[in-house]
Amino acid sequence: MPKERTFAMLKPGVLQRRLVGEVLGRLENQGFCIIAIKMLQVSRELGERHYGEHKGKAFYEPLMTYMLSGPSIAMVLERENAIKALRHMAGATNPEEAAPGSIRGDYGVITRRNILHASDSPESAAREIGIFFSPEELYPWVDGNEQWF
Ligand code: 3AN
Repeated sequence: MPKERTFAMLKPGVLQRRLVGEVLGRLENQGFCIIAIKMLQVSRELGERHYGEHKGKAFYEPLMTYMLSGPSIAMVLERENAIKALRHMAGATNPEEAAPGSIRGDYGVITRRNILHASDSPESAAREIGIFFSPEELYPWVDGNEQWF
């Protein structure tokens, strides 16, 4: 299967709760190559571009407030079947419904602060990667260990 790219973002609570290493470790253990990563303070403008489809919903303003409350960690991850695999690892949007063993199931408590964002389709992945990264910020590398996964 060809390699695919997805966009992931660790929400502000992950830094607050000292969970960065654990979440990144899980992604690495599942064979994702981190080909871009940056820590950033999401601005209102960036937050709106990213979550604009939810504008008008009851949770939109509280979600924005949360996303602007501290720095996040944005990533581009590469792997076979990356988009589906990451959504599967992330688990359901509502942590109460996310399976044990999924990232949201294990670390999430409430839906708004559900640990991470993961692109839901190839179109979203391309759009979100373009919002957060310029092409020069991507470092695709050859995965010499891929036979181990
Ligand atoms: P997902 O992140 O699983 O693709 P979306 O795109 O429906 O889910 O929602 C985007 C983000 O909005 C979620 N990650 C979550 O933080 C927040 N959110 C979604 N639904 C709710 C809700 N009912 N109450 C509070 N926050 C929500």
